[in-house]
Amino acid sequence: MKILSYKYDESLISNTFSFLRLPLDFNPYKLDCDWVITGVPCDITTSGRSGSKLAPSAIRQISSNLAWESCRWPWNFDIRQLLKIVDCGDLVFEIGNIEDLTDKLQIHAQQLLFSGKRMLSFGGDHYITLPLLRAHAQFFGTVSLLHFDAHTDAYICGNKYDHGTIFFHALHENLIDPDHSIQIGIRTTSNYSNKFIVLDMKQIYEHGIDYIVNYVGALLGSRPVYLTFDIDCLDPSVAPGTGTPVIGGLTSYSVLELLRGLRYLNIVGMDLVEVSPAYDYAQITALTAATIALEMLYIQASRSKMFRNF
Ligand SMILES: [Mn+2]
Repeated sequence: MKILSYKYDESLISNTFSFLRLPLDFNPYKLDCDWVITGVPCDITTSGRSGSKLAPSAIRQISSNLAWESCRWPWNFDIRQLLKIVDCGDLVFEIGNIEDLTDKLQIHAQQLLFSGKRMLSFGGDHYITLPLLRAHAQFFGTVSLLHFDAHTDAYICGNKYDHGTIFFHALHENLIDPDHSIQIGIRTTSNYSNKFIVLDMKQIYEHGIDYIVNYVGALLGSRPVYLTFDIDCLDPSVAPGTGTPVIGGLTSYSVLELLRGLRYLNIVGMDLVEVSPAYDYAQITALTAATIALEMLYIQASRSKMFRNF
């Protein structure tokens, strides 16, 4: 019997489950790259249905279905030709220890930012955005917040630190500029403590996507923007796998149009939070999250393409 000689070819390997089958690197600080993806498997502070700690794996797994399209519609280029992106796996912290998570995530973010990288992080619940914002404000100064959500997360009721109070703290720690920050897709009570400008679902439906794009563009201008995307800004019919779903939200198409319309903003950091795979069906929420994450990176690539042309 003839034994076939086997030559290793990495194109034969497709089951590694990094995001978009991008290279994995567990020590990204010294690496030469533009964007680093970090999973933050934390659902310590969830008020409703927990389970978002499993989101990074779910997003990575389904993202392999998006990797085949080298010339992605409607961008018409391959992001991997324009941006060096690595996936550094998941942050390690003591289980259930919010102080430890806070410290480790902030240190990780500082090391990346001060070594010239930009971050796309996958929650986890929305609490992860607070230590990420602290690190970004340390590096960039006070930033503008571009916040997609069904909830303002600026509440002062409940626990001091949980996934619904983070922007109250971010405001009082001067991490974000409330006059040049915006919350989009809100459809729950926006209580008296909320100092942010809100575009709620009624306004979005009444005015349409183009109006929102122009409004946000004029408000944020060229300021450094931190983009945080809670998957529950989408309607539960298209993103059921989340901890605190609220009906009457955005469709996936309108979110994609909104994000693509905002590609001229100076977005310096990004996260996507609150996917809870246990409540997902047919991976629909994970697919939506992975696609939105990819679109966020395409926005960055289109900016670098824009600058290269001048
Ligand atoms: Mn929310």
